[in-house]
Amino acid sequence: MKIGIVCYPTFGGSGVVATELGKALALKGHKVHFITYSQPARLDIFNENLFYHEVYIPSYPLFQYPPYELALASKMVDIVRFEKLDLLHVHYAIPHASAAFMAKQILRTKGINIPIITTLHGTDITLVGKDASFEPVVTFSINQSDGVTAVSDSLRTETYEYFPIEKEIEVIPNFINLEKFKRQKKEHFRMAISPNNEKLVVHTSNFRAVKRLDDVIRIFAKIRQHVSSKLLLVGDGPDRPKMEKLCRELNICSDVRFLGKMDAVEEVLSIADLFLMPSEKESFGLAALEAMACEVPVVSTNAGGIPELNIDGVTGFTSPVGAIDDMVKNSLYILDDENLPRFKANALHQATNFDINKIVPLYENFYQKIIYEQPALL
Ligand code: GMT
Repeated sequence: MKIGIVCYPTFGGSGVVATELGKALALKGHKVHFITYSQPARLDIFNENLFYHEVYIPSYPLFQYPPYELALASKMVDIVRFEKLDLLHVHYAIPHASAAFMAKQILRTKGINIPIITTLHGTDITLVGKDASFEPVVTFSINQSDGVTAVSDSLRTETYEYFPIEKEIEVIPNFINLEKFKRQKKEHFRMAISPNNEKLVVHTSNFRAVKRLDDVIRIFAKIRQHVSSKLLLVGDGPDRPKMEKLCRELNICSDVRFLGKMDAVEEVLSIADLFLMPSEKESFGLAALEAMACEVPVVSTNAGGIPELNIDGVTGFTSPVGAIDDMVKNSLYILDDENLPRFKANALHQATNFDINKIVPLYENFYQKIIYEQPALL
């Protein structure tokens, strides 16, 4: 198949999923064309089946807000026609689904009926999408997509709750490359970070309010009162300055490291004992899956789709949003040397249920179905 993938090229979960999916499809022989405003962060391999098309937005003094959606739709039209694509798969509804709708209408006038699949990732529904500023367009463009997928049962349910959606939404969960996210032997690294064999607690995210970074830090500050430990924070975002300030106020700076954005997050996860995800909302929790694949148990909230991944009492624990003391209690239980090996093994076992080799065929089958169902243009 010749597939166009539209996504955010940044470190965010939806961009990671889209890029890893495209890479996996290319390895299986499909021609995959990425259409984004810059090179996706994880598009880091050379493969004859992978192509990247940059969306360029000309600037003009009148444009206080550059019309990205129009430039994107135009690029989709161009690439579908020139590369003779079979399908466009857009990740994250805003603004990709509406840009795809526009491209589809333009292509119709040229005698091409391109099927559009929209994958909903989370905040495009639960946070930004349901805002009145976007809701009518999000509803319309989801309903106009030929196929719609969501990354968890919870997100599917929430989409039907928030929007008058008539389309059937297929759940295709996120996935993990178990070869890449395999716990590596990094003893020298661990020795450098925890010279006195302190336990290592890790959190990775885009440091936005929805991730509740302050809960991460407050949970760690309490863990540290009971167990000698260090906190490694991977990622960056708007909340970082506030979090650095909070560490100073709590006088824990010597045990907290802000590592910034990292390509090889699996190297940090390979030395970790516990992963914290106290998110307010989380449609799936890809960062937790990455941790679990590296044999790291997870203490999280029970928000959104997290319980579909982090099985309470088995791969870690889930607590209500903001229940800091409960998450501290659960963390201490896992970090006990009596319990840690069991949780680590369970986390890895659960990660294998989301093996990329099991999930990518679900997308391929869905693509076939949607292409097959496309009516011919009269
Ligand atoms: O976590 C974010 O805010 C980034 C966001 C994205 O789209 O880049 O992540 C969402 O999509 C990920 C991939 O499907 C999911 O694993 C995350 O749970 C989801 N984030 C939220 O729902 C908050």
